Amino acid sequence: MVMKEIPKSHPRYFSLETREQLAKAVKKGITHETGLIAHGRGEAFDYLIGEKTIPFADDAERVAAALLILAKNPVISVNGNVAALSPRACVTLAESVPAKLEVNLFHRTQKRVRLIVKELKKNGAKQVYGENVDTSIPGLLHDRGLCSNEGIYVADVVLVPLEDGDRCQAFRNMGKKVIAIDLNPISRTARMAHITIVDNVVRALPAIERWVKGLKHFDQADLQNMISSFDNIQMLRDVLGFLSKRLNSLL
Ligand code: PTJ
Repeated sequence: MVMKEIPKSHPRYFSLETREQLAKAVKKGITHETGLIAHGRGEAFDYLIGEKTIPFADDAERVAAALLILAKNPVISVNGNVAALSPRACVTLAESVPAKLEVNLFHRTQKRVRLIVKELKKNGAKQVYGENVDTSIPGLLHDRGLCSNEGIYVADVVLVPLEDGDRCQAFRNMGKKVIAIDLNPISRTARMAHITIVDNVVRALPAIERWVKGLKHFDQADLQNMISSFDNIQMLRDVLGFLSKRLNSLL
């Protein structure tokens, strides 16, 4: 079936376009079919926050940028939803830090990994880890634990857009710092990460990149101060406060 073009004047244009983008990526084999369900959950939370970057997310994006700049070996983990929505933004953020890119999938097949690596390379990535996994994250039994020794395994900071709580916990157990992008402020991932960005990945990745470029020449001590003074759980409480206030004011 051919989907009619969505008119730009449609009030839900961006949201409908994004759905189309994901549906196409499912057909190509990049995104897993359950990625559509995960997206639906994210979309609902995005609707509730007003479909824009709220100040608490902007602040988390700033602190995430500081952490990435100070990292010795930062890695951006890419799954099927992120590859569908923001392949170019992953590549340009990775270049600006600089950070490595690794494909890591919950529903892992070699074919999907290969397609996503190809998509990232089409968008300018020179090197993408994840095709040849040679080790695994201790304590994670499912395929999401498989990773590259030169990539995620040795990373000190991992940026995980659309993550599951298990892997977040496993990263923490390995002593890594975790930055999560998750529109659901009460997910296990959101509560487990060191820095949670409650924003749509489509807005969050370019926002982190803008902060990276803006903070790059700051003193290390100033960047370290930003990180030390950030309280993730308090920030999530603030997001919930923002949400309930916003919802109360809508009708
Ligand atoms: O590509 P794979 O095989 O690795 O599978 C990826 C999915 C997304 C299917 C898998 O990781 C999954 O099932 O994820 P969850 O556990 O449903 O978690 C997805 C989380 O991301 C939810 O908390 C959503 O609210 C959130 N989310 C969905 N879309 C976005 C989002 N957060 C930010 N931006 C989005 N666009």
